[in-house]
Amino acid sequence: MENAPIPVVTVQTVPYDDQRPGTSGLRKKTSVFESKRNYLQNFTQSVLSSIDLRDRQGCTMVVGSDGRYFSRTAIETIVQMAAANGIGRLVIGQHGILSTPAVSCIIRKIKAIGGIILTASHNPGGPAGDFGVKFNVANGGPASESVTEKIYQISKTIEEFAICPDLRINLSRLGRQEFDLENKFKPFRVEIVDTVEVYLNMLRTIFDFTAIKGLLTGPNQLKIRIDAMHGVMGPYVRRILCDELGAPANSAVNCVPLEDFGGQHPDPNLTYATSLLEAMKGGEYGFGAAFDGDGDRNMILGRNGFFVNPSDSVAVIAANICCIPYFQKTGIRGFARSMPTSTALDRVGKVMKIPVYETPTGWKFFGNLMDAGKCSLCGEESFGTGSDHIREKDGLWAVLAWLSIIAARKRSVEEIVKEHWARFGRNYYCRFDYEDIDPRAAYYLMRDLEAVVTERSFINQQFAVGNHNYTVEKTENFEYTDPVDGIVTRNQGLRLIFTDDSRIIFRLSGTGSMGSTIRIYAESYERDPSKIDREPQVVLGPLIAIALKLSQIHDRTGRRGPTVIT
Ligand code: VG1
Ligand code: CO
Repeated sequence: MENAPIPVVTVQTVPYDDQRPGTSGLRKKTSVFESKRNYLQNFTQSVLSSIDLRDRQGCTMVVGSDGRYFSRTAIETIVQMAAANGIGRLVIGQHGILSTPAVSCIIRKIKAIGGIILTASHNPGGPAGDFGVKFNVANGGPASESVTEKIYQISKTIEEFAICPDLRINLSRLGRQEFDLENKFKPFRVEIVDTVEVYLNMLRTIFDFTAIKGLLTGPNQLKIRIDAMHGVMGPYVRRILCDELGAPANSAVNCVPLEDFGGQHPDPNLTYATSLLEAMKGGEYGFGAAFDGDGDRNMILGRNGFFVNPSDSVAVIAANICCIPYFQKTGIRGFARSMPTSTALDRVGKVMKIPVYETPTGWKFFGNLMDAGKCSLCGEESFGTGSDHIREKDGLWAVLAWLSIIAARKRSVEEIVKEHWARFGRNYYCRFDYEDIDPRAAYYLMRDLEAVVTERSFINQQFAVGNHNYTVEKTENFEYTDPVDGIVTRNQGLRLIFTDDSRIIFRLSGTGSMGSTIRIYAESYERDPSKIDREPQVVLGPLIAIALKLSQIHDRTGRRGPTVIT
């Protein structure tokens, strides 16, 4: 019986009309995936069908999850469907656990055709939380808009899917498992790999582990506190920071991945990573960091809870890039940031004479630049930092980058950031998020706002708030022409640029699981070194007042304030 080939069956299904992937993958309430008939199967089939049959036959794919509720069930289904759809080999993290950066790393290392990551990133998990499916392609990065559009089109007309319902794998046992399938010549292979190893080996080639170990051990050691927020990063933090780099075991907290992240948002910012912030305020630790559910985001804190704004983080890493051995080998080809990310990076690029690209939100656009050899380092305001070592943002990479800089410069986090501001000026920055807004209200708000701010008479208009005066220099609905393939991406956010380089940006999020999310970003630039030590929200108050007034967001949505401020 054991050797009887496993049947491949075709199941009839009815399409859904809401499976358009967002900024990175398809995200919905867990209950949608769990209870709507064949919801995951339809999307998985659409993803697999989007790959050309010739490329799909016998190819290798990587599968991992951030460990959230429903991941195991989803992996079982995906394995059964991959087998039935002619995929030759799946490489899966042990217990189904792989971070988003690790998946990107493995795809590239083994030259897989792509990968599937079960995660809704920083969104809460559990039966009442969110679930999601990210699809990455052969370069290791999120699928491009043309691919996700193809997936969406298939999902709207799908009539059947293929599956091997009797195929069972063992996610705990490292190594190969082979299965004979009915009507297939070659066996289907599954390889369960260590969650950390391949990724760790890559980091060894990027950083000077001896230097970082020197910083974290010995009598003058830098005491660090790293919060994995019960997401996927626990095993990576323990193995890499503690076992390899010598940080004491008690430096790492919340390192057991939990299906519901302990009931918290696994979101590394000052609103949700509060226990880390409190611990840092105690003054005992000189460096703190947290990651999101799938390990691609990071937050960096200094002693006493000194907050490093993510837009500053990428700029500081850029200015100190020579402290990271990888870049000494590869050279620095260019920098990139997403449009809403502050222009702090641009100032560094200018001084270093390195080109800086401004892309729409989402990592896929950076990947294109990197594949063409135009970008070495990039970042987003949303706690994402990374380089061309992979094609995703990489939380632990950012931590090791910071530790490398601290080791080389022998300065504290706060000193490094303040010296940076003194040299380049400071970009004050903040973001307001209004979550779960009625999609129609959000749509009309953006439409009406666009009409107002893009009117010709709006240029040179002045706004006086208190004793501040802002003059509009330029307004637009941001669109991006990819310098590599010439593809134009439109409607990426309304932006108002003032003559003093301040900016206000309005944008609809592409990662929410319910309703619409409007994000308002505000930024202002201060060159005067005597004025770089102020509270961002105070400095940005007048710009925020202008943003609220122009958009009438409170009147139109019935909200009295944002859901989250970062
Ligand atoms: C958000 C962030 C964006 C990030 C994306 C995916 O997208 O703003 O910068 O790339 O999430 O990150 P949006 O469309 O909601 O603004 V992750 O860690 O959630 O995969
Ligand atoms: Co994430």
